[in-house]
Amino acid sequence: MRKIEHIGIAVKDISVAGIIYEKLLNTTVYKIEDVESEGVKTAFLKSGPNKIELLESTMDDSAVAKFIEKRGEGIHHIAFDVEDIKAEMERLKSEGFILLNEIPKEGADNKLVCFVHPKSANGVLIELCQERP
Ligand code: CMX
Repeated sequence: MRKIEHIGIAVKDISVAGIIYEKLLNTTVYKIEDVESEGVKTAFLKSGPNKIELLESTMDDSAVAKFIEKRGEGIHHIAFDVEDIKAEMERLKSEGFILLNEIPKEGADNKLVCFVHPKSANGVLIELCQERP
């Protein structure tokens, strides 16, 4: 794990939340991207070296829709940048973490990703991210 790559925040309406976070960070959303496989629309902002991903559900039964229904809007996951996602997945598996996908999948913002179940990380959903070549 090299650094926190981004923090994911579940929101009901990305256009409303985008304006709030633009004001908060004094910057502009630099990318909006649909991730159909995850049933989400994402918006990205940067503040210095830090990155925020806003997530709005586009499907009734998506992970983000379920999260908001159960817990309301808020921090959904912490993503870590990794150099070699397959090696890191193997390492975490051997340490007893529960991986939510067996092979890296394509995520937003040009990344290969893998999620770690929040039950195996003290209630926090963890995402591993490797820059796609
Ligand atoms: N953070 C912390 N806890 C979470 C959570 C989250 N993001 N999402 C769910 N949970 C909790 C639930 O509240 C529940 O807790 P309790 O048992 O105490 O009630 C527990 O995890 C298990 O929940 P569940 O109902 O059994 O399972 P869900 O159907 O809610 O699925 C999860 C949870 C993590 C397995 C699922 O959301 C998942 O596979 N996530 C990975 C993919 C993802 O999140 N995609 C969206 C982001 C995409 C992107 O970043 O581009």
